[in-house]
Amino acid sequence: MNLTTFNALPATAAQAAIAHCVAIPRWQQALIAARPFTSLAALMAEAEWLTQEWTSDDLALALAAHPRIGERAGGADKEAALSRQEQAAMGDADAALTLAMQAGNQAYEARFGRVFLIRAKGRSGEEMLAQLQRRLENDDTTEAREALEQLREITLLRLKESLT
Ligand code: 2AL
Repeated sequence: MNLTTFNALPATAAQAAIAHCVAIPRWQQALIAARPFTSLAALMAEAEWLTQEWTSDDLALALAAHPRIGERAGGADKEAALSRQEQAAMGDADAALTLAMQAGNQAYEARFGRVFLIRAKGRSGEEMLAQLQRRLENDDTTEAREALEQLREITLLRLKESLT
């Protein structure tokens, strides 16, 4: 969708047009309320600014839309399609890497009580596993901050690809 169209849409339709970026309604609503944007750069700056207020409650909300790494979403909706694209590198994972990622995901969920989240686009399976193992050593506060940063990256990448 181009920016002119996005600027002119009624609020409900505009929110629907960016809803796949992140499942945080407050962020979606604040972004569309900041329209019209004079440029894509201005839109991206506002979108990033609005991510700064996210909390661990927002993280929990958003995680519902992110399948585990290595468990690619099977659904037909837009989020599932994006997730499959983002996690494409896991398609090349051998059995050992797949098993190690499953064990890592389980250990992470037992430790932090939520799904391990990482911006998958541009990362190999090995790299994601190494990050998972490193982050398992984090304390709760550090890990919540890292997970939120990954959520920001995923959200802004999705937004950038949604508008021209
Ligand atoms: C994902 C996903 O679906 N896309 C991405 O970049 N990361 N999931 C995850 N658990 O990190």
